[in-house]
Amino acid sequence: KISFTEYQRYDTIQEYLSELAANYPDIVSVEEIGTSYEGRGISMIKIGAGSSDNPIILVDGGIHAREWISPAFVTYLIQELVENEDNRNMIESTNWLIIPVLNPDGYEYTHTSARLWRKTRSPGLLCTGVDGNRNFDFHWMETGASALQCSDTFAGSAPFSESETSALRDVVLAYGDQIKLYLTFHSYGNYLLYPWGYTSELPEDADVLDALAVDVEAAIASVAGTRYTIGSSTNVLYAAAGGSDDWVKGIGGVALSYTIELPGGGIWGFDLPAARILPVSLETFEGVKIYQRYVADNF
Ligand code: 0X9
Ligand code: ZN
Repeated sequence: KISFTEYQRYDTIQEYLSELAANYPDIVSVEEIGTSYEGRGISMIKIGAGSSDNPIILVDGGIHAREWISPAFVTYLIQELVENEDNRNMIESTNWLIIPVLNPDGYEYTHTSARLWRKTRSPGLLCTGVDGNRNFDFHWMETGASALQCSDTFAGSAPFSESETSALRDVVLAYGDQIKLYLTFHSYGNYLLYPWGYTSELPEDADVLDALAVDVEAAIASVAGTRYTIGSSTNVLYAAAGGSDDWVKGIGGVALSYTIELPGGGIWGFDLPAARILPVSLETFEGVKIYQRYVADNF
């Protein structure tokens, strides 16, 4: 059991995953895909109630430490998939790999020391941390990323310098082309973003990416009227290379790759009141249903 009336700490989320693995051994397993700089386990929950050959949907949250609604929603998604019988079809027709907190050190640091921390916690000579979403090895450092250690968008000393980003890379490489959809949850601003983030040029299948996002957006909006902006990262937000979405599509070969910027709140945008976790999760889950149906029907 886990509650969505407060933002939960890393340990609580970890315990919840263990509890699910113990209570639902037929459909759930939990794996450590890596270790953060400070030694925390990076957990991935595998969920599936159908064939092991089913198409896979890969989901992560918490690349950026301060974007608390991201791990909160991703944990809610896990709960709905595992514990809500009504969603059984969503795990019978696709398999899920879900990493609720990809940057656990940063996430804990935002709870204990600095609410607005964004990066990992690996030390540098002058400053701490790398922006995980500038650290992927695809057009790395070409645009919208900083070579300065103290910048919030520091791309790292090299691509995949961080154990956290390497852990995600290794999952994608291990499961290969069985992964059909990648969703990475961030906040804030209500965007459904698809590649590319490194160029204003569109991928050749942009029409497919866009059409699916239009359906997802409509499903989210149908719940309480929340509207999202749809487009390529560069064209509707800003150019920024080295993001997980671009790498997963460009190198990982997962055609359907999206960054979802969940709604913001509070003074800085990142501190959406805890009372909003459930309403946001409810509407966002309706969007994820559309994604799941698309994958189940098309692969
Ligand atoms: O800048 C980012 O990493 C994301 N926005 S955030 O406010 N959550 O930091 C957007 C990433 C979009 N994707 C790429 N630029 N590849
Ligand atoms: Zn982010």
